[in-house]
Amino acid sequence: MGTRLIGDETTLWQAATRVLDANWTGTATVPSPALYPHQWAWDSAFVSMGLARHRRDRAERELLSLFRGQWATGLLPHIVFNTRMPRHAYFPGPELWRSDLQPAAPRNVPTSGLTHPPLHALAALRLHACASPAEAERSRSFLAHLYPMLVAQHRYLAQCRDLGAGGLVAICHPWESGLDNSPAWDAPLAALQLPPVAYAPQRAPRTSATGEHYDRYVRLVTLLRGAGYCDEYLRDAHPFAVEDPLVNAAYLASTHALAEMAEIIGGDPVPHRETAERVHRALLDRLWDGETGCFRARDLRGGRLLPAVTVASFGPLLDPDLPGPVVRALVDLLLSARFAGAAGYPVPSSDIQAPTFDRGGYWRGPTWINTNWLLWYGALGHGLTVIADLLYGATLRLVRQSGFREFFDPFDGTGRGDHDCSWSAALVLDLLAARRAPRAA
Ligand code: 2M8
Repeated sequence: MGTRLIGDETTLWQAATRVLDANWTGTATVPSPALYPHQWAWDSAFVSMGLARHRRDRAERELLSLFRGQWATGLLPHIVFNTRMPRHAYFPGPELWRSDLQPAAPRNVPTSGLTHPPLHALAALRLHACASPAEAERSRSFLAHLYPMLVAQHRYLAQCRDLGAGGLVAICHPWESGLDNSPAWDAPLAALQLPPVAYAPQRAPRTSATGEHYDRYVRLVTLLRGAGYCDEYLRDAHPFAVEDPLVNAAYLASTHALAEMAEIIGGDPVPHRETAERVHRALLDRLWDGETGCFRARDLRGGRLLPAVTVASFGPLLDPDLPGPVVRALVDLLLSARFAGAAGYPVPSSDIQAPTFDRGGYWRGPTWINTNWLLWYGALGHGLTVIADLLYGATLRLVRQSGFREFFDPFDGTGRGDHDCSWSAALVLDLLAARRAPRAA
């Protein structure tokens, strides 16, 4: 597809649907055709919200396909592999994870052994919110079908990932954050002991994540795999355990969504509300740094808040009960020179003034559509319509200028990474549709 999408919103809409149609495999959507030929968990949450505006049937199938990979423990894996793909289509493939050797993993569906930001209940509820009156009954049945799987996903997070015993979910690998090479992970990764071998020879460094970064990523996986992905190992011995503000904000937003879903399908919302209250408090108690006025990730092994300030620091805007002064501090930071780099472009992935900032470096500086969508959604929830409008306009400007790229230069909007990225297309559909029908905004 050509890069410039000049024209009215119909042109943009049609271009976005073409990307989603092309990336549809028949059962799910690949994040992008060249680099990511399998199904990724948070990608599918974003994609299903866009498909809900275009092909509702596919939105449901997208989520069902992902949950085929769910483990008996409730773990929703961050990758569900497509077995029709050649073995070397993506590194690391199923042979690194060996989910086939895990009794809790599904038979005949190879998966990773990590999870991803849990946005799935939020996505399922949004799917329901944009059903037409004629679709409402079918949509309710779909919610009822998915609900126990979502509850199992959240039960796993509460029971097996509250490694700090403070009410939050800990990630055990940078990939679980979705912001793979974020500077937030530099310190905990540097503390990792590496045996003197290269682990990731097949992975060409296509981004600024260096070979050594990948060696550390793969080392963490081999440690997990060696321990049979077991909960006790995660709790007591695994060297990477971090409470991330964006992951926990997603967890909180989805917990609220579970409460609403329970009401819709005649279940009990109270346990979800109680969990939401605990997560809300824990976010403030454990990750809010009042001195610098922002949220930071907590390194459970190092026993401290990590210094990096990234787009994940704004994740708690997804908390509808965030106190006013905290919201205002986040807005000040968002509009400051640290995150508002170039007028008219959306928020970069990392603090522009930090020494680690790298405008072309994947999750170390570039702008991504999905994180901006989360900020837009959070801003709307707090009635910050001016901020939401800024993010809306800036996101559309980016894709009009450069197409549905994986990520973008934060200063001039140049497209980077893969082309025809599914979540970039899907979330543009959601933005356009929400503007037309504010009921589902
Ligand atoms: C990127 O992550 C994968 C590993 O999971 C990779 O680098 O190969 C990240 O951008 C992640 O957020 C995303 O879900 C995935 C697929 O789009 O790619």
